[in-house]
Amino acid sequence: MRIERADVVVTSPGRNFVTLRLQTTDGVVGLGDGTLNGRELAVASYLRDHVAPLLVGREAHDVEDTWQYLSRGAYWRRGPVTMTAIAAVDMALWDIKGKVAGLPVYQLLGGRSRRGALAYGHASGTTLEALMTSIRNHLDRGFRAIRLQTGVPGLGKVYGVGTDQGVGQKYDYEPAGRTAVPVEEDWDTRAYLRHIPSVFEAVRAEFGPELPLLHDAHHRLSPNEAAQLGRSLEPYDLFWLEDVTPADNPEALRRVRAMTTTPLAIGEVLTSIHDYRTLVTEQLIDYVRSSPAHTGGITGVKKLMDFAALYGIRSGFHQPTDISPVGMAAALHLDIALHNFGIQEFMEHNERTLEVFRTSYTFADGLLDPGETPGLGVDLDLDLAAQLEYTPAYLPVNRLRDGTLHDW
Ligand code: CS2
Ligand code: MG
Repeated sequence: MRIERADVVVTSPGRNFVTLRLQTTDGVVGLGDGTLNGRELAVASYLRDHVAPLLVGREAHDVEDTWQYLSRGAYWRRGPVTMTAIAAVDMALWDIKGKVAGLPVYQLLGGRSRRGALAYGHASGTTLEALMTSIRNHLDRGFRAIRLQTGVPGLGKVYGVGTDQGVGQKYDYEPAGRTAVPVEEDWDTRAYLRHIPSVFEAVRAEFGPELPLLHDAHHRLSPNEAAQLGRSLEPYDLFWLEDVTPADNPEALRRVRAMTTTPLAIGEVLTSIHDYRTLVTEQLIDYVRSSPAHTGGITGVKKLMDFAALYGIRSGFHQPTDISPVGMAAALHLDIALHNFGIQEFMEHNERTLEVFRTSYTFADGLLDPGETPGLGVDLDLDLAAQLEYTPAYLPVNRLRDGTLHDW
């Protein structure tokens, strides 16, 4: 069964998504997510101009060989654009294999290891009161684990904090602005470090000790500041503290790790098993944040998680709304099959997106499930997708009070 067609579909149902659509000589269609937030067209071109011509005529069943061909064989290895493009191809091939076998992809990965994948939702508020409402809304929607982000007194808009919700309102937050240039936000690490422990204290007092709570520092702290934050949050028993320092320097976490027992997660901007060597072998982290969509697909992440398993490190795959439902489905098949699953991020896509991508995954009682549809379980409405044109959109940047551009 050969690959006969390889088409790249760019669509924008509220945000931009890149999808690779492969079709075999038997007429089987496979979908892969190639979305890289704010750099979508770079991956679209990589796929269209450099990968699609190599795929046509290849054996569709040879998932591992195609992965090696595109990563080992390309000379230029790693990096977000390359690894997102490889991810798109890899997911599409697993989708095809599942459809041909008549099995959901998790069955091909070893079958079911759990009843469902524990999901965490994003609660946020510009004030403590708004945050409490957002947490209650998430609990009412069935979430059993919650990430908390809040405004910081004295700072304007803070990344990760959406518009405040009313009672019963659904969290609807798009991190990237649909603007030609990135929006600029302010940052002040000392103000943040002073404020955050009081937020967790209030939330624990209101919701008790059981609820798993998470927090994301978005790569903004020095190792010493991160150690300080980890220690100040120890009394509130976090599930994890995410991305405390810039992820490109794994050695930075040595100091953080030595100073605090708060569990650490990192990796949404890492793209290869090689980026994790120090983090994993020195056990500097508890959770891997990579997503299949940016780390070479199911094949890339399976290798990474098997390596992490040797050191007792578990998964917590990145899944904001800037990864498409195809990428989400790929993560869910891994979540169900991997023994060292930890938790799954779940930001619900908007209705328009779920019209373009029809999914078969479900969310009930705090657990996600990929469903039993053969393959990944996602269909793409090509006609609707074609009507929704790419619109430039960028994540914000942040600057210190004196104007210095700060880390993510
Ligand atoms: C965040 C994301 O989901 C997360 O943990 O860090 O909002 C992230 O900043 C964006 O997905 C970047 O594309
Ligand atoms: Mg994050």
